[in-house]
Amino acid sequence: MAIIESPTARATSPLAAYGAQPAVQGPGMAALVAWVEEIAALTKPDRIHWVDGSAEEHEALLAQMVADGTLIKLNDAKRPGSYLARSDEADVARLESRTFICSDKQEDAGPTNNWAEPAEMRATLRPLFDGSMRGRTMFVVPFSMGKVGGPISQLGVQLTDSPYAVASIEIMTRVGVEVTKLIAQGAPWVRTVHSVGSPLHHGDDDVAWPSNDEKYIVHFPDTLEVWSFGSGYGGNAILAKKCYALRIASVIGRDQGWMAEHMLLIRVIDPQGRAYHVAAAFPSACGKTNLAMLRPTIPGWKVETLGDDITWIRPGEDGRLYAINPEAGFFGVAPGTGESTNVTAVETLWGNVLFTNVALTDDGDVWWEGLTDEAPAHLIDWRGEDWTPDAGRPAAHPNSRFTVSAAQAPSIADDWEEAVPLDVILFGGRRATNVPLVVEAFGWEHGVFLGSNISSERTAAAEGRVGELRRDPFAMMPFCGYNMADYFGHWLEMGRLASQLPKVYQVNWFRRGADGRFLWPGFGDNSRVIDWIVRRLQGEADAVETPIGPVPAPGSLNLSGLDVPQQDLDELFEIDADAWLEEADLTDEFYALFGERTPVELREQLDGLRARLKAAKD
Ligand code: OXD
Ligand code: MN
Repeated sequence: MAIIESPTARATSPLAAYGAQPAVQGPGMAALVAWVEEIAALTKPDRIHWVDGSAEEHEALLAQMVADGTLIKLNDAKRPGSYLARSDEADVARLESRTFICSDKQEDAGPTNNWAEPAEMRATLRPLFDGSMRGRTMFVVPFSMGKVGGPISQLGVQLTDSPYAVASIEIMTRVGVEVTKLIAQGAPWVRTVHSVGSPLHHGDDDVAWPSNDEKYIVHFPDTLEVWSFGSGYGGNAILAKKCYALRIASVIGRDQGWMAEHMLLIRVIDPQGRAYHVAAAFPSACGKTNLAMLRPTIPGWKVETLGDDITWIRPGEDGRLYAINPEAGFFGVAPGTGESTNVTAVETLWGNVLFTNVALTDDGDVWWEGLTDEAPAHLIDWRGEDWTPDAGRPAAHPNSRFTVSAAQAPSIADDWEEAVPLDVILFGGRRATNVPLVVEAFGWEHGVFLGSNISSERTAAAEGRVGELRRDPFAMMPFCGYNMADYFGHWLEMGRLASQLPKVYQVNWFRRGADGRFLWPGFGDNSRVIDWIVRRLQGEADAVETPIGPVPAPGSLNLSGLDVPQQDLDELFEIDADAWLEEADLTDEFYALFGERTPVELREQLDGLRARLKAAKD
């Protein structure tokens, strides 16, 4: 198999002018070429295209997908440079049940990951990948997480037969020859292989969204590899994101003394112009993008976006923890993103967007539930069918997405690609009961305890029954590439590696009253919680101690201009010792899952919590 495209492919494909193996020399190049050849020999694509990351190539790729029926070009007057993809109905979300961590030893994957013996898994995958790219082009996509050559950045290469994945990776990461050059010079890189698992035999017609009923998303943490088969969707196909930047990177971070976290990253600027950096872990669909693009309702405050989903954190020479957003784009959930909830996101989406599974308007634009208060009178829904507001079903899939460059956000910080020192870490979940609006950790170990206890109601981003409460420690349950108890231990260890640690807070925007109403308005008013936290850092806001941690002293939260009745505030901060003791029993059960591997510090934290709750009852 030649690495350079065949002359016939050159003549027929608009991509043909690009894609020859880059003329890059260096000691690392041979290993890359050998691996590309090995995977090509297995998957047997008709063509191989080395992605150079140029704008011309990206345009040609999009044009080819429009010609092939994979993408619909949106009306340039309404949504310039933008496209709509409709996935197969059976390929609409990340698949946790098909996600595997194949560490050499089962206990290194731990009880919360699916594990398979690596050799057995390779034996399962080999026949699936054998010939899986027949009739298709295999793209070689070199990418950097973090700016190319940056001190916290890491490299990878994805081989894929999905042009949609290539276009998405080009938005979500930094792709191109500059990365290949670093690899050629010998920089380490992670191997990721992706096939939609839908070979084309001679004369077969292709479908708009090729995929396979059989799906595998497999990680080999000991050899730092990802193999994904059968799905073209989101995190199953953009392997740089959840697979690499979280699962594989969490393993690299464990071994090298840094952290890969499922966190947004923002800069908060107070009325005096002082800047603070906040990283926040929230389970999927808890309003992360909204917080990443927060428009404060209190005067004088400003929030700048650095990242909306993933944060890598490393101790700096000065003993502080430094953070970057390793991604270059947002892969955001569209429904619920609207003028009234996140106008910054709506403005970010003015053009150059790859939409997936949203509805198409009659004038060639897009719509989803929540974009506007009123739905258009007629749409083509995400399945490609006519839709009217009385259809009785959503027009956009609940997990429909936009993929857009982060640089397009009006709120993006000028220096968003640089590392920033962390001042605050927030842990949040979607909790109707028990958890107050904000609680301060007593210290780092208590903060790690709070993070290990995040829980949330299940959402559409993953399969399963919507509404069910699930534990999501550090919002990493689906994304930790190793034993979760060892990961808790790594957090504790990081506390020992840094000398000036960020302060940790637990927040909950979603507490409901006895009547089922949300007690807190959320959105821009969440800035009031951040204002209190920043004033705590400065020693300017009072707190009262409770068994679960310090909470705002009466009057210390800035509520001016906000109409929340005192009774709602009381409920928002109510701590029911009995309910918390029951929750402590659930934590015990959860920690028991990991047996002896649960760090003793966390058990001590749990004992301390129980003792304080019991004392409060006496
Ligand atoms: C996501 C998720 O898609 O967390 O970002 O599920
Ligand atoms: Mn996420």
